[in-house]
Amino acid sequence: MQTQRLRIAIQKKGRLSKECQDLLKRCGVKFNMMGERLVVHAENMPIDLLLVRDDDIPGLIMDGVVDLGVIGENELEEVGLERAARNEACDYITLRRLDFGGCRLSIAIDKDADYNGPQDLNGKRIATTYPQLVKRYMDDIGVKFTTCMLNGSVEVAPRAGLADAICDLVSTGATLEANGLKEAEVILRSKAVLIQSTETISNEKQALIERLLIRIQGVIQAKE
Ligand code: PRT
Ligand code: ZN
Repeated sequence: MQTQRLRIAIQKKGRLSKECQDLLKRCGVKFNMMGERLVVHAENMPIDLLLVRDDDIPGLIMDGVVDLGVIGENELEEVGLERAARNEACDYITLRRLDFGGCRLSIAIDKDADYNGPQDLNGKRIATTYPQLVKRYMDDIGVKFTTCMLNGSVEVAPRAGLADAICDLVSTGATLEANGLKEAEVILRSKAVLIQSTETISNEKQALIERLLIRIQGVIQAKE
């Protein structure tokens, strides 16, 4: 369903939402986040913001439901691999890597365990929210493993006896430390990215995207 207004999907509530809203505001997009609305209309530009769970953003882009999205590369790549495995559309265009949402996806093990390299993960059960990314990494290095899919509390899985290791997002490392774990391998370094759907759009919309990109460039440079 095409509309005249540019649709941008952003995370409603979470680690990316504030910085994402700040970026749009610094780009001159005026909007008022009020209540529990799913769609917020910009006041001074033909832009609608769609406020959703971050998990939904890659699919909304790949299905061409929205024009632009801001999403962590970790989530984007996981969903892309999942959809590719199901033969669903998984194309998108990366317009720009952004300067927030930085983290790494790492395999972590008991802090007291001996670790001499990825071979030591052979035959281990790895708890994760990112089974596709773990599989891609382990297949690449040729190490056999099994997974335990958890959508939360991944870091307690080893202590709870559910898994031998975990693969989860890390930023400061405090969560790993608090759970008696240590980082063994970094499998992805991630940041938030601005992505576009590959659907054909009007020249007006494409021109608006170009203008936004120039402003984003300016905003990020001004911060550096
Ligand atoms: O509700 P919704 O589904 O939209 O949000 P969510 O809970 O799935 O995601 P959210 O808001 O937690 O994270 C959104 C995105 O922020 C992630 O997909 C990453 O791209 C990025 N990001 C950056 C992080 C972190 N840093 C991060 N540290 N996401 C999660 N964490 C968690 C991590 O899972 C672990 O529990 O923070 C903990 C580790 O942090 P440290 O500092 O203790 O190492
Ligand atoms: Zn999520």
